[in-house]
Amino acid sequence: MNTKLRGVKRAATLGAIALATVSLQPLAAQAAPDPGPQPGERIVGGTPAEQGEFPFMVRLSMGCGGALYAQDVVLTAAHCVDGSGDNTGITATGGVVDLESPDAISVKSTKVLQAPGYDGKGKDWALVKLAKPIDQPTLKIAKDTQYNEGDFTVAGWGADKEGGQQQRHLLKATVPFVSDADCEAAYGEDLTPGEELCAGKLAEGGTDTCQGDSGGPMFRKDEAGEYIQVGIVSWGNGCARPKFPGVYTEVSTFAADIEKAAAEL
Ligand code: 4AZ
Repeated sequence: MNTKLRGVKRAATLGAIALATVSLQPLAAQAAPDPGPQPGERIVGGTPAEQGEFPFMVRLSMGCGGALYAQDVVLTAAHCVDGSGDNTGITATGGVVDLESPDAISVKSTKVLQAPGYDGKGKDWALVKLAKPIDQPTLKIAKDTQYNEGDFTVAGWGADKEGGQQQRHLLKATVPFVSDADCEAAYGEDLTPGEELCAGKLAEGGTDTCQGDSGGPMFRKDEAGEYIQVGIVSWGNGCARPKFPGVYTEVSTFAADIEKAAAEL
């Protein structure tokens, strides 16, 4: 059971990278006019985001999402990167919902910091330092647990259904908090409560993050009415299946580590 689910996670991650590579290239090669978002089944239960709605969202070239922690630092998932050190091999694209827009801002990485002690279970966070700032608003992170409940927003360019294609246009969805107890009922010891938060429509499924959304933020509004990041898209058993919520890195648990690492990056 545990081994099987861990396998599902790794396979899904590799799938995300492969899908990003094969599915975005044809879009770049075809110089067809932008038809805009099409109606029908989206993100796994989501809808298109408006230009400027989530200005902190970035797409990373290995096929993951991320959020601007600072204008030159992207917070993403540890499983999206290979390790820590100098790294000029990642491109971050921001400032747009349409990845093919001429307004897209693309900046290369200079360094990566993968969460210390990351071994594939919990601790799924990493920072990517950019060669220059992306001039967009940043997303603050939750420093305590007070916002780790309620309804959350997720956004990403990942698959719109299990096994589906990566998306050209940013999609968003709302997912409700799922308790550790309910999430453990699905995932048993694969879940690391305290380091991971779960969200999704437990009974009916149908709305979720999916392959290629990994590394992107899960967020909500705080008391000041500003967006605050509470999670990082991490893993799950498939996408939008009833009884199997999405699993997210619990940002508040690592907030002090993230802050310190960003200051030293
Ligand atoms: C992934 O591999 C992935 N349904 C992201 C989110 C979920 C599953 C897989 C959660 O990027």
